Amino acid sequence: MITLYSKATSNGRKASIMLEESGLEYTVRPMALEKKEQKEDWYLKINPNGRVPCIVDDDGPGGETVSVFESGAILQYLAEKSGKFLPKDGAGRIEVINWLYFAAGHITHTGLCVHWQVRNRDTGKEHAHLDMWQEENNRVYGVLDRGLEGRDYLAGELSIADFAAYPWIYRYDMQEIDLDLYPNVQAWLKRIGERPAVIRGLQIPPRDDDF
Ligand SMILES: N[C@@H](CCC(=O)N[C@@H](CS)C(=O)NCC(=O)O)C(=O)O
Repeated sequence: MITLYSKATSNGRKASIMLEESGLEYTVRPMALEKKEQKEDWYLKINPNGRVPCIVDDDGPGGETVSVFESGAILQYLAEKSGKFLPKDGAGRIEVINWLYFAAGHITHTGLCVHWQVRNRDTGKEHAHLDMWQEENNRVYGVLDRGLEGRDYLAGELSIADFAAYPWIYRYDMQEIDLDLYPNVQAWLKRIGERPAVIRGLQIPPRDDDF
C-alpha cells in the first residue's frame, strides 16, 4: 500500500491528483506544516528534504519498501507503477519528461518565489524582488502558452507533466497573472480543472483554509 504524506499545497497536490487519476490504492497521512512536523526526525528519515509531499510504498520494486520524496519523482514513480500518463518509450515519453522538468524547475520555483513575495508584501515584510519574479513568471506563462499552441495537453496527450504544472498555474490569481494574455493556458486550465479526479485531488488532505 502507498502512504501519502502531504498537505494540500501546490506541491502536495501534484501527488494527490496523480494518485486520484491513477486509481492506485493509497492512504493519506496529513502533515501539520504549521507545527513543523515535516522537520521531525521520523519524517526526515523518509524525506531528508523535510518538505511535502512524500510517498512510502511498502510494495515497491521487488516487493521492497521505498520512499519517494520529490514531487516530480513521485509523479514518475506513480506513472511507472500504474502504467498511466507516461509513455514507456519513444518520442512521446521524451515530450512528457521535457515538460515534467520544466514544471519541476521553472514553474515550481518561480511560483514559489512570487507566492512568498506577494505574501510578504501583504503582511508588510520585505518584498523587493516581487517585480523581478513576476516578470519571470510571465515569461513562464508565455512558454506554456506557446507549448500549448494547437495542443490540448502539454505533451500532446494528458500526462504527469500536466499534473505537475496545474497546481501552480491554477493559482494564477494569487500570482497576479492576467490570464487573458495566455489564451491557450486559459483553455488548458479549464480542461484539466473539470476532471473529477483533479477536483478530488486538490482537496486531499482536506484543509480548513482556502489556500
Ligand atoms: N522540490 C520539492 C518542494 C516541496 C515543497 O517546497 N513543499 C512545501 C509545500 S508546497 C513545503 O513542504 N513547505 C514546508 C517547509 O518548507 O518546511 C518538491 O517538488 O516536492
